[in-house]
Amino acid sequence: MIGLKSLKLLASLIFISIFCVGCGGKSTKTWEGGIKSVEKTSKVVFRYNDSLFDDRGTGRYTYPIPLEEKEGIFDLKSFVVRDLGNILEFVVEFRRPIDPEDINGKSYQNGWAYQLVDIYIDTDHKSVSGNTFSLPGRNIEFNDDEAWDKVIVISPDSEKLVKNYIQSNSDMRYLFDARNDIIPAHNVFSKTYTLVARVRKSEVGDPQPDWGYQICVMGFDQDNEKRNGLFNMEVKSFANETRFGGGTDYDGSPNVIDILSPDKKSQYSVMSQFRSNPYTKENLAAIIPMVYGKSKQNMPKFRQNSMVQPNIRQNAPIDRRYMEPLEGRRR
Ligand SMILES: [Ca+2]
Ligand SMILES: [Ca+2]
Repeated sequence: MIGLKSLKLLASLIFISIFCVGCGGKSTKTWEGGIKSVEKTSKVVFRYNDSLFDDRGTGRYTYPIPLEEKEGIFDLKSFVVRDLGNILEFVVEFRRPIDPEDINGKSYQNGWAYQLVDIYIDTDHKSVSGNTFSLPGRNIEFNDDEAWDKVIVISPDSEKLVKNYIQSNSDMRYLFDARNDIIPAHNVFSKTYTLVARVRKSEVGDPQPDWGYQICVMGFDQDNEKRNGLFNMEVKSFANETRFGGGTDYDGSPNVIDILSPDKKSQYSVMSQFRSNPYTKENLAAIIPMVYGKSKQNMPKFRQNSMVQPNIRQNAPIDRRYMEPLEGRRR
């Protein structure tokens, strides 16, 4: 009897082993492009995997001192746009888990502490259509033919604060004129590694395969409501408790830690293209390329031709937009 029992047990074990191996094999196949994965991603309208370990902005940025041990929390890993019918879902994934509260135990309305994210979308890819400036404090710009038509702001705190900022700074004409293009996301939440924002299609439009996207990952600073500051942490020469280091002490260096980029070098090249000096109006902001998708599952090609890479093309003429003062290019 005992022998038979053992035999049955052995048979069950063998069966379980085979079954599990079978499962493993199946899921691998699915991952490689089986029907299941197509079904799973059929609603994905855009996906881009960012390079890792490039949460250094221009390449020189360092984390605020208290966050040094949380290296990776600002490192964008992937960005996905999903079509959920009447809703568009934006999923921003990071290399390190999202902190629900800051190191002092402070928490915010939406359930995370450190990341502030802008999602710029070019919906028509036409020249002289849309906005080439960024939201205040980002210190970046966009190409004329890649001007954004909508920007979604994902903040740990209430979206109303962003709306209030725009309203109380209505004397900044460029911002006022773009107020309907700025969407502070209301329906946002965090998962272990991701921030998710859901926005009504009526606010953004029906996603098209040729839409372009760019992400700005920043540190969140609840107290930064300056004229050139919309809740972003600043980057200065030296990091301190609430600032990143590796930038400049005048306005001008991008206050952005990571963007969508095919590799570190491309990102560092474009983000280093700025001029920062005491007289703000002579500053030049770095021009950041959009990333365009063409079809559902294809990886979009990065627009290398819109990027200036001084390290490679030492003698190439500088793009004229780097030679003109910031104010003149706003519209
Ligand atoms: Ca990254
Ligand atoms: Ca990047």
